[in-house]
Amino acid sequence: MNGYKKAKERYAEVSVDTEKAIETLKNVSVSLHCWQGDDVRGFDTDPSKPLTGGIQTTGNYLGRAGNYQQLMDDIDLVLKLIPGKPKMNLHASYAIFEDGNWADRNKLQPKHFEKWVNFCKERGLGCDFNPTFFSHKKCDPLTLSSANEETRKFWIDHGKACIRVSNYLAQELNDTCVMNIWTGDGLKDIPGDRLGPRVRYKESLDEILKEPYDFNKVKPCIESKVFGIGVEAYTTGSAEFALSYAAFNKDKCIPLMDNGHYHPTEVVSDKISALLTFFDEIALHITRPIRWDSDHVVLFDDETKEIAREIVRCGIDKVNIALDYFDASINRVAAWVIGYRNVQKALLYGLLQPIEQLKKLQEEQKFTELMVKQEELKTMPFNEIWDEYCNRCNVPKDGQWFEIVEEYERKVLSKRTQ
Ligand code: RNT
Ligand code: ZN
Repeated sequence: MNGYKKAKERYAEVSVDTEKAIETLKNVSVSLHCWQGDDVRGFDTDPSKPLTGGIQTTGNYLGRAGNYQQLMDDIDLVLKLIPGKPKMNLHASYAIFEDGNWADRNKLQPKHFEKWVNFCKERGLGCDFNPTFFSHKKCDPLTLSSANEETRKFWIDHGKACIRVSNYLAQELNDTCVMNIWTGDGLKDIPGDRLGPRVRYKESLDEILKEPYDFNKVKPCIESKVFGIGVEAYTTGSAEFALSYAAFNKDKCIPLMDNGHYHPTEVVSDKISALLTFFDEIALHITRPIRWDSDHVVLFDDETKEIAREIVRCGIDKVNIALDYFDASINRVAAWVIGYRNVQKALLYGLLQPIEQLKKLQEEQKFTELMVKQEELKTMPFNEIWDEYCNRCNVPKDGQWFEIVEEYERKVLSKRTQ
């Protein structure tokens, strides 16, 4: 009997259907963030200028993608090495300008994303989108919450342009487009006015969301944050702000939680059910914070597993899942693959839980048995199911993909000049 068959029987003994888990996961879309490949630089500003908005990449590993062709080549390799149903996730700063048709962020048009649309079409991918409210000379440093009306107008126009681009992506690719609004707006030190920027941020969001879109196809999200580098004292779009905005505008947008954006002992795994009590749908950025919002590569660690278990328990179709991290200190293609495979692993792990049984034990207050059952699940033959899932998705198993990335590093990445 092969390993999978044995493992399948073992799971059946604890009332888990491995076939169902595998088939479900094949159809769960998870967004692959384009910004891991070039350290969040994008193509629309001077790449030698630093990243702003309170985020930072550290490291200088060889082979950063320096243009759209290189980025697409790298993504193509990633797509060969990850199982499941990936979807692209683009930032507005990845607009592709050719023949002198550069446009500033307030003037972006769908045509600037035509090459990405073709890329997605050829590979059968949907695409999510993000306005880019950072790394630009118009950050004063505030954007949508700026007191300067001209600045604020520029960024509102950027948001509106991005809704039009999102409409285009959803339409062309015949898939929903989750459009996430995150700004790094905030202050380094104790504010003289906390309310003003928040009121302006709210008004800016109201303006942006007046741009027409079909909420079944384009899903604007509001992402909160606790603090960033250089904005340690005050973040305009705090958790309470973002959540309240989404709650008061449930017909127009959904909340997005990034698990790097909370105080260190808070966990997003506990927040998913809290939000889904009130919202039909939420969005997540899965990342790995170490001591701060450091955006390390996602691992198959306890919190990632717990997030995945919660997604499965609360309804996998209610959560828009995206990756969000950027590590420039290791091979960037490997960074993408490791994180994506780990999110897939965590989801598979979550799907291999006897949900009803555990729920019943809790309801019957059989807490000792609940602990025993949950602990024993940890040593089930998970790797066999994972290998089978990779096989059925026609991608390499663990132990078989890294050499492909190493070869790509030797042949392609190490020849790049930037
Ligand atoms: C930053 C936010 C935001 C960005 C991306 C690039 O702290 O998490 O989502 O990482 O938009
Ligand atoms: Zn994020």
